[in-house]
Formats: sequence, structure tokens, C-alpha cells
Amino acid sequence: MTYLSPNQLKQYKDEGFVSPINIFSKEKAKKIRNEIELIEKDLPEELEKSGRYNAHLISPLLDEVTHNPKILDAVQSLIGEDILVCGTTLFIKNPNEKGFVSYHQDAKYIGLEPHNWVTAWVAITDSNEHNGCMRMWSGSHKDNLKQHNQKFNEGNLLTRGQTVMNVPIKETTPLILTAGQMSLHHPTTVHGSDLNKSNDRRIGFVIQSYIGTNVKQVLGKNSVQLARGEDKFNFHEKIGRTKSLMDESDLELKKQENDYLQEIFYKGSSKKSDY
Ligand SMILES: O=C(O)CCC(=O)C(=O)O
Repeated sequence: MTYLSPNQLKQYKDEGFVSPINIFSKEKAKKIRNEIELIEKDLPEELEKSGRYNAHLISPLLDEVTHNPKILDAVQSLIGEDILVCGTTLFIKNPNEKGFVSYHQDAKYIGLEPHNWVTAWVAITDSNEHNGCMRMWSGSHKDNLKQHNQKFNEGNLLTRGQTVMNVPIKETTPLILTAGQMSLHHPTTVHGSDLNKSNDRRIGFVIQSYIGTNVKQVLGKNSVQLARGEDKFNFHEKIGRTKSLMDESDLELKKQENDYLQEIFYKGSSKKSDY
């Protein structure tokens, strides 16, 4: 069992994140990367733009990561034993592209309430300061949600360029991970990431997020998978897990889920004037 240790729990409580946590080997990470790249080769647009959401529905290896018992043990330490998977996102930064992520709080736009949920960022390649790893504003989760300005900028990997202003970037903590490790962050921790200045891709597979069964989607709807325990609330429709790579019906399900997600993102946008 790899439930979080008292020190790790303290780090999460004090800083709003815990990292690094070993999950699988570098060799396993390479196999997962190969599967992602096979999908990109066979279906060139499938994982681009809004297609980068919910790739676990069409990739058996990403499904395996999403339901990995070591990850779930750590998540259970933070949100309890009844756990749903609400979605996943691939954050890929290719070399020589202008990809970055503006500083934001996930809870500002995802519509999941209450905040009994956590995001797991799993490194499929090494992730470090040179290739644009995530950076966390330690302790920022203790304040309320902050104002986000909408700053459209070519290269911003966030849909609407949601940006918290005046982040003390020099004081933020880089989450340096080797392939096969993960970090966990709190819904209100301010975080972002810089450009990839290396010669290789930086690939993060993000379970966004693991939610307690008591959590509702207040901006729209999205389906979930039961990851562990029991769902006594039944707030969300349940979907199954993929059995084969790029299955036709799984591709359709992924499209349906990603359409729901776009509605959530844009509903969030019109409701809140600061987006
Ligand atoms: O991958 C990145 O650089 C940012 C990811 C992110 O914002 C998140 O996981 O919430």
C-alpha cells in the first residue's frame, strides 16, 4: 500500500500539492508514450485541441494508469475511499512549439463542488524546468478563488487563457518528475508552466480529476467511472472502461464526453464576467 505518509499529507495541507510520488517504471512510461504516439499516427487529429481530453477512453494503457491502485491509494488518503474518475487531459508540449500554461486554479473553471477532489499529474516523459514542468504557488490553496483574467495568447494550452495576475513566479515551486512519477495538487492551488526548451516532447497525463462521490458538476454534465469504493450519491452517469485501442464506440463516447466538457468550459465563461 502506498497511502500518503504523514509528511506527504502535511505537505499537501500546507503547500497545496505533494510531489514526487513513484508510480511505475520508466520502461512502462515508454510503452505508454508509444501507445499515445500510435494513436497520433493512426488518427492524427484525435488527440489535438479539444481531443486531448479523455484519451483514457480510447487507450487501454492510459485507462490502466487512470485506475492504477498506487495512484488510488494516494488519492484515497486525500478524498476518502469512494472515488470517481471525472476525466483526463493530455498536456503535451512539443519542442519548438510555444506551449505554456498560464497560472490558474482548476476549481475556477471545472465546475466541481464541493472541493473534495484532487488532480493527479502523471509524468509520461521526464518533466523538469528545462522542458516546462508545472510550477506551484505554495500555500495559495488556502485563500478563496482568485480573479482570473482571460488572456488569449497563442501557445496557451488553457482553453480560454484563464490567468491569475501577480503570481510571484520566482517563488513558485517546480515539480520535477521523472517518467513514471506523479504529483497531486489541490483544486485551488495556483499553478502554471513555462515553455519546453528541450529537444524532446514533454508529456503529462493528468487525471482531472479524481472526485469524491459527494461532488457535483454544477456547470453542466460529465460522465464518470467508478474507480474505487461505492457511489451512494449517484450524481453522475456512469460509463465503462475501454477494452481495446481506438475502438469505434469508445471513440464516439470520447467525442460525446468532450462535447459536454466544451459546454462546461463555455458556460463557465459566460456566467463569470472575469473570464
Ligand atoms: O501540464 C501542464 O503544464 C499544466 C497542467 C495543469 O494545469 C493541470 O494539470 O492542472
